[in-house]
Amino acid sequence: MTLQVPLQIKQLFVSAGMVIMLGGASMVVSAAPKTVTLAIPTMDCPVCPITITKALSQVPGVSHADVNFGTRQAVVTFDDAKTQVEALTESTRNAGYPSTVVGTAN
Ligand SMILES: [Cu+2]
Repeated sequence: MTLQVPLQIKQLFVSAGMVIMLGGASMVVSAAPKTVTLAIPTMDCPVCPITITKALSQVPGVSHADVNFGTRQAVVTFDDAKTQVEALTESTRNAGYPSTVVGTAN
């Protein structure tokens, strides 16, 4: 005996799959931005933050980078669907300033 799946039920599965895919896509779109604080101890003059801000801003997904020479820390806001913390520390390292993660918010 062959089990015949009615065409209507097949179509139901197809449209259910579409809904799940669309639901997943909208979750990515509405993802909240993440904020990470990086320690950058090798900053040694007031020009360093400018270089580091530029490097961090060029990472795709970074919306804001606030580099503070006084605290030798960078607070970076980014979209975690587009980039990861590793890409941020890599960008400061490539600019000549190795950094480590101090903490993350949200
Ligand atoms: Cu400097």
